[in-house]
Amino acid sequence: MKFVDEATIEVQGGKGGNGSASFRREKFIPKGGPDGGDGGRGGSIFAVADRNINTLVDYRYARLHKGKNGEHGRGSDQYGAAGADITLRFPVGTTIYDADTGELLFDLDHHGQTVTLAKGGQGGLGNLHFKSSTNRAPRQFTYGEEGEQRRLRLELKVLADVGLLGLPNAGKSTFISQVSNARPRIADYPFTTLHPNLGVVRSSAAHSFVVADLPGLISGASEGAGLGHLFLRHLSRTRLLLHIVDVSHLDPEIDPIEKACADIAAIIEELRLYSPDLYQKPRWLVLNKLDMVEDPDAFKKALVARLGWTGPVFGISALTGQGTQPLVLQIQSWLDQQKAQEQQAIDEAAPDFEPDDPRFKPNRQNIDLDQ
Ligand SMILES: Nc1nc2c(ncn2[C@@H]2O[C@H](COP(=O)(O)OP(=O)(O)OP(=O)(O)O)[C@@H](O)[C@H]2O)c(=O)[nH]1
Ligand SMILES: [Mg+2]
Repeated sequence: MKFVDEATIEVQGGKGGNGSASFRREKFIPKGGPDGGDGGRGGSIFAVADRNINTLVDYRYARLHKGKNGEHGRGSDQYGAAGADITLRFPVGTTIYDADTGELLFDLDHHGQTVTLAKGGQGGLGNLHFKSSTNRAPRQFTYGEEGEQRRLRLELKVLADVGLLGLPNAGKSTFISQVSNARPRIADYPFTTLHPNLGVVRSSAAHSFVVADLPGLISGASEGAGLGHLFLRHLSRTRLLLHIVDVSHLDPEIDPIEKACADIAAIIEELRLYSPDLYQKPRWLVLNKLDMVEDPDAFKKALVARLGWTGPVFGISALTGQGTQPLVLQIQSWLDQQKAQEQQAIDEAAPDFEPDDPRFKPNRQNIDLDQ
């Protein structure tokens, strides 16, 4: 399932430093010549496509990116230092538009691709440059130029890494609201969610992943009951499924463990009937609404034992947020590991061209020009 992650940022190159109009002043040299150096160039803003980044979430918070100004030139022939450049890292696949004109500027389609978003201003010239035979004491200098400035719209089509699966009312939408930027409707009746929602989960300053919240599944879904089946195919390209289970059954007539086991089995059966691929996909069990359970640890243990579940299992309260952070971190590290393994497989199959690698250099000694 794809959705478009977007951000609007402003980039501004640093201003160039001014040139200096200075004259040499030394003892015993009454009329020193001009010695004002040039101003430094302002810092530019570059973008580089980085395969380790997969969303634009960072750019929703940090909007203004400004290069450092160049230093002014000084006397004694001193040139001002250039302002530091800034390199922004964007996911591979990011398209960059001018936000004001709508013009497509760049399409970052491969790892390492680097483009200039805003140039820093040129430094001004010091009076050194204006000396001539007719003007030995020039007072001219020029000011540094302003850096380029642009508003940019970033767009990235992203695929969900993680899909949420569960019965209606299990708390899927509550979970995605708790951990991501998505704000779907939440209500205490079934089938609140009628279409998929995607949210970006930011697990740390540099890491994020995408979660898809789907309409609830019910028994018979694989044959068309309810809505969930319409969207199950969207899960086919996710890497991980979180099976969210409501464990808060307060009816004293019902054994909550037995009820949870039945609910879990129903969903697993639907998956199996719907598609063997989906059924085989890595799936973690997430017991939700544990804030309503008296002894959550004991409950979790008993349930796992009864189910004979050997996969990963987490206990959370999507409502209070209890337990959601450790789950998010586990997902992130699992995804990172998966991606690293895939990348390694790709790299091994087709190693990057390394121009400095002697294997790629023509060996001139072996070329016989006479033949
Ligand atoms: N006590 C408690 N209530 C929760 C928790 N998570 C969700 N709820 C409540 O459960 C109800 C259903 O939550 P939703 O997030 O809408 O459930 P859903 O799985 O998205 O439901 P559908 O969209 O209908 O499939 C709401 O009233 C939530 O407030 C939780 O951790 N604890
Ligand atoms: Mg929902």
